[in-house]
Order: sequence, then C-alpha cells, then structure tokens
Amino acid sequence: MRVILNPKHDAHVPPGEIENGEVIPCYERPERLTAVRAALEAAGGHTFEEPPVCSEDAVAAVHDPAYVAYLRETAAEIRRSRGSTPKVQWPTVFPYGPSPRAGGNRALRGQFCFDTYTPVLGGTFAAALGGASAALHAADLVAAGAAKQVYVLTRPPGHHAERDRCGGYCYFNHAALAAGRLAKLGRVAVLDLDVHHGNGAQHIFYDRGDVLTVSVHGDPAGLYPFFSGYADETGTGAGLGANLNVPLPPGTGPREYRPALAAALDAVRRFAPAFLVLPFGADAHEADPIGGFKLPTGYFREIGAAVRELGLPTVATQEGGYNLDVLGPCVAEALRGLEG
Ligand code: SP5
Ligand code: ZN
Repeated sequence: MRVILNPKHDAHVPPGEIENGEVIPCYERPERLTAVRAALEAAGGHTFEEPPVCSEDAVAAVHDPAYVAYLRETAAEIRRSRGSTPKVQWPTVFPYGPSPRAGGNRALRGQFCFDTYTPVLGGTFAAALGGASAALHAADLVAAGAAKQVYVLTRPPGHHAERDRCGGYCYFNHAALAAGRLAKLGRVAVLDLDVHHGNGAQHIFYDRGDVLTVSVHGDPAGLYPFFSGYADETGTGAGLGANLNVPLPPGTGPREYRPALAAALDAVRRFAPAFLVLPFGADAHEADPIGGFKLPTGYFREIGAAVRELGLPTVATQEGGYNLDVLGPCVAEALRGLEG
C-alpha cells in the first residue's frame, strides 16, 4: 500500500484528558503513529512518503476560514509566550442555547471547539496542517489514477472535526478534505468504520447529495460523541437520504458487526460512487481501552476484504485506536484485506 505520512504529527502532544473527574494521560499520543508504522514495516509491502505542505485555502474547502485562523493564531501566540503561561488553550465553556455568542476571548470560551478532548498547543496547527496535507495529497494521487488505494497515516485524527469546531482529539477532518477534493471529479462515498460516530463528515456534507456519508459505530446513547450518530439522522435538502448511521450496541463482535457492515456496503453500492473515502479506526478492537466493541485482530482483514469488494478507488484515513499493542497489527490486517 502507498502510505502518506504526516511528518509533523509529533508537534502536537496533548497534555491530558478528563476521565471520571480526573486528568489522565491523553489516549491520543505520538506513539500511536510510530506503532502503526513499525507494524506496517514489519508486515512488508508498504511504501512511505511525505506530502507537499498544502495551503490554508485548501483546508478552507471544508473548514471555516475563521476556525482555521483561530488554530493558526492560537498556536502562534502560545509559541511566542516562550514557556510563560499558558502553554495550552484549553476551553472550558462552550456555546449553548439557540443563538451562541461569545464575547471577549472566543477561543478560551470554546467558540471553535465542542468538548474538552481537544486543547490547542504551540504545535497543534503545524501538526493539523501536516495531516490535511497528507489527506489532500492522497486524494490527488487517487484522482490522478496514480494509485488505486492510498492510506493516510496521521494523527491527531480527524473524523470528529466539523466545519468550524474541533473535538474528539480532531482538528482538521482528513476524510472530509479528501472527499471534498474527489467530489470535484465524481460522486464520493465516505464509509466511517471508527468505533465512534463520524460526526464531522456528516456535519460537513449533511446537505449535499453528491457525497454519501455512512458510519458504523457504537450506539451514541452510551458512547462518545453522544449527541449524534442516531439512525434517524438521514440528511437534509439535497442531502436527504445521503447520510446513513448504523449504531451498534456495546459488546458488538463479528457476529453483530458483519450484517451491519454488509448493510453499509450495500448503501455505498446503491449510491454508485466514483470514489471511496474510508475513515478507519482500530478502536473497535476487543482490547481497545475506550471503544467497548469485541472485534479480534484477525477480523480487521475481513473488514478490509469486504471493502475491497466495492472495487472503488479508495483513500483510507487513520482515525482512532488506542491500545498501542494491537493498533499496528489491526491496521496491517485491514490493509492486507483491502489490497487482496
Ligand atoms: C478519533 C477518536 O477515536 N476520538 C475519540 C474521542 C473519544 N473521547 C472520549 C474518551 C473517553 C474515555 N473515557 C472512557 C472510559 C472507559 N473506560
Ligand atoms: Zn474513535
């Protein structure tokens, strides 16, 4: 597989996250990427390359320019402070009510953020831009026919990021950036297989009929992101019928996952897209610390093989997966299945 790396991923190292009222080390850390790379190198047959850096305008194809500027300016401000506090912009108050307005320091007050899992540090913008660059380069390669399948190995992940807000460890939405670029050439399906709902692409393409968004995930009644991912979210306007959510109960194993994946793949086939974007998470693995599903490592090859049956030019993006011992092997299995 042709693998596009985010060369700047380790500029972003979150200081921690809140779990059960305590600050714990963040699950989303640089070792995730190195673990995947090591597993793919050990498996063999993969090539690794770095993308050219993309422009902010390219990111603004799917993100609000004011949000992009917020990330750039906040990171720059933190670097200028040279260790004098604060080293991190960690919002604690978020917009609420029908007409959210934030006076004063909009950033500190969560104007561009929807949860506490997504602090901004001095290196966050560079890391996010590196990920966006990798996703757009992957899309360009597939669009040009230079590769049938490309995998974007990046972190922080992207699939929770919405048009104007970060959240769920995510800043720029790699899958949406790739889909937006490919959609200039033909219909695109986004099939999100992270254990968490792919709310970002759903949000960004909700009113578009030329981009299908499908997500198979843990029931949001009991799993992050809680406020979206239900089956009755089907799109709006021209996008009505172009969003499909397949929520599954906690404890889901291959027996329950298989028919859900088949239904998701059927929806993609009926849409008859020219391209597929595949946000992929290994956090549906049985040993993941936050997912709650029961998929064994070997089953990820079956998932990849089922997606391969679509026969579509594909950009896969790395999303979640937080057990450092199984993340790499899961990706290796999934890519093996995808390549056939
Ligand atoms: C990309 C991605 O997978 N983002 C996920 C963000 C989820 N953040 C919530 C983490 C909650 C961890 N606490 C769960 C305790 C279970 N033992
Ligand atoms: Zn996830």
